[in-house]
Amino acid sequence: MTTTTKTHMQHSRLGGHLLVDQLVKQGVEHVFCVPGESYLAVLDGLHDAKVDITVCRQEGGAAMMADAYGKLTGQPGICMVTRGPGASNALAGIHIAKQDSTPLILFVGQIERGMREREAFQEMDYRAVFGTQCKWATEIDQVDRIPEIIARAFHIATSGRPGPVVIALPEDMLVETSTAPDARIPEPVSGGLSSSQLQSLDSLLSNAKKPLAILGGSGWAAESRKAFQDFAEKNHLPVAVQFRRQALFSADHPNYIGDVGLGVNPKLIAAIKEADTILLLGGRMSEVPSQSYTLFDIPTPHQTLIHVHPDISELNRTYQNTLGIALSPKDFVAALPEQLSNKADAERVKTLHQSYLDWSNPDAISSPGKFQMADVMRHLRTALPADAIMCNGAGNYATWLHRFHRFNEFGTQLAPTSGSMGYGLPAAVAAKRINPESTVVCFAGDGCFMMHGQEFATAVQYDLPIIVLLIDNGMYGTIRMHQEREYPGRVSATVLNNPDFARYAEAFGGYGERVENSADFPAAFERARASGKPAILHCLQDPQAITPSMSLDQIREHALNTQHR
Ligand SMILES: Cc1ncc(C[n+]2csc(CCOP(=O)(O)OP(=O)(O)O)c2C)c(N)n1
Ligand SMILES: [Mg+2]
Repeated sequence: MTTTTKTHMQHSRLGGHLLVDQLVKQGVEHVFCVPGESYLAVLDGLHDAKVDITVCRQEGGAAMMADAYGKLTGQPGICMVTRGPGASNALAGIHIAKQDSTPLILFVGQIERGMREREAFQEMDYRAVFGTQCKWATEIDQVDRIPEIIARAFHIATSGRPGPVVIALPEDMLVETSTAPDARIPEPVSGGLSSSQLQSLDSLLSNAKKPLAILGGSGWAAESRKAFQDFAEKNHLPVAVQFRRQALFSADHPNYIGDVGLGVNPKLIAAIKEADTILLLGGRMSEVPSQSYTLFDIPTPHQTLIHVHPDISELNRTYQNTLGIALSPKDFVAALPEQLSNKADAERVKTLHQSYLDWSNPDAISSPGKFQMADVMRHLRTALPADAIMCNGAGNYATWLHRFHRFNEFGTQLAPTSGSMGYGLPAAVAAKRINPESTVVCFAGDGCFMMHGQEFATAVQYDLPIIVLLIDNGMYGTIRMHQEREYPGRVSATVLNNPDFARYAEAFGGYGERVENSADFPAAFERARASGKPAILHCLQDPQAITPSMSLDQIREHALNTQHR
C-alpha cells in the first residue's frame, strides 16, 4: 500500500532523483557530503539539480559544516554520508547539532533491504546508533514515501527545539522508480502566548527590583535580537548570554553584561546570584553556563524564574519556574509588550555593563612569552569588520576569543556548546562558502586544528580565503591545565609534537606564515588577508600562557599549596 493517490501521480522518477527533487522543493541550496557507493542514485540526482555541493574530506567535517549552515541560516543543514564508517564519522557533528539545537538532516546510505540483520558490508542500525542523538532516526523503506518522510524531517528539524534528523536510505530503494508527487513545504507551527501569561510576565518583570535576562538557545533572528535589545534598553534590563551564544546581544550595547560560560567574570556571577528575577530566554542553562549546576538552586531557584524555551518538556526539567512559556525566542520577542511598568534601576545596568567592559579589556593582561594573545585580541578589535564571523572548537585558546572579542552582530559566532574540538575549521569553511563576502576567522589550538585540519583542502578547493589563527602551545593545553590542578606535576599524555603549520598551509595551496612575536601579528594578519588565499598564521604561544590570569607554574604551585594544607 502506498500513501499516494492516482490523481496526483507524476512522471516516474528514480528514488535518488525523487529525493533530490524533494530537497529542492524544501528550499535546499547546499549539500555537504563525502560520497559513497551506497547512495550513488542521490549523487546522480544532484548532478542536474540547482544545489551547491561541498565535497568534504571527512564526514565529521561535513556534518560540522552542515551544523554551521543550520546555525547561520536557521534552515536545516544538509549532510550526506555513506554507511557504517561514514555514519560513524558524522556522529561527531550530530552530537554538536543536538546540544546546540541546530536544524540538520543527515542522509546516510544503507545496505539493501533484503540483506538486513546479517551484518552485511558496513551495515549499521541507524535507529539504535543515532536514536539518542537526534530528534528522529528513520529509514525509508518504500520509494513512494520519500516525499512524505523528507517533508516531515524538515518539520521535525526546525520545529519546537530544533535539532538533527537522520534518514537512512537503503541502496535498492534508491534505484526503484516512483510516480509519487512532491510534498510541499510544511507550514511552520508555533505555540502562542496567552493574555494571562503576558499579564504574569508584565507583573513579574515590573515588580522585580533586580531583574536580569540570560539569553541562549537557537531559533533567534536578527530582527528578534534587535527588538529584544530595544526592550531591554527601555526597561533597564541587564542582559547576559550563555556559553557560546555571544552573538545574541551586542557586546557594545549599554545593557550587555557579559557571557556565562567558562572562566566567567566573578562580578557577573555575583549579579546573577543577587538578581531577584531571572528571565531565561531560549536556553537550557545546562552544565557550563550554570557553573556545574551551582548558579540556581535545583529544583526550585530562590529567584523568580521566567523560563522561555521552545520545548515544553524543557520547562520545569531542571529548574522549576515561576512562569514557563513554550515559545521560540523569535515568537516570544514578537509578542513582548514594548514598555513595562517596571521600576528597575538604570544605575545597576550601567555598573554591570562597566564591569563587563573592564573584564573584557585586554590592556590589563600580560602573559608569559613573546606572543601575547592580548595583543592579538586588541588588534582584531580594530582590524575586523563588525560582521566578521568568528569560529572555534575547544581548547584554552578559545578563552581569549570569548572573553576579549566584541561580538556585535547577529550570526558572528560559530562555536559548539558541546565543547567539541575540531569544529572551528569546518565551520569557517561553511561560513565562507555561504557568505563569500564576509570576513571569516577560525581560532584553533594545535590540538583542535588537527582534528579536522584536512578540511583546509576543502577551503583551497573552493577558493575560500578564510584566516586560521592557529595557536600552538605544543600541547593539549586545557587537559594539561586540569592535570596541574588535580595531579600537579604529573604530566600525562598531553604533550604534542607539531608540524610546521605555515608549510602545511603552503603545501595545500594556501598562504602560511609563522608568527613568534605578537608585535609582528598585525602585519602578518594583513599579509594573510591580502593573499586572497585560505591562510594559516602559525602563532607560537608560550605553554606557560595557559590562561589570561594564571600561568601553568602558578596553577601547579597553587594546587601543591592547597594540597599541603
Ligand atoms: C573531540 C574532543 N576530544 C577531546 C576533547 C577534550 N579536550 C578538551 S580541550 C582539549 C585540548 C585542546 O588543545 P588545543 O586545541 O591545543 O588548545 P589549548 O588548550 O592547548 O589552547 C582536549 C583534548 C574534546 N573537548 N573534544
Ligand atoms: Mg594547544
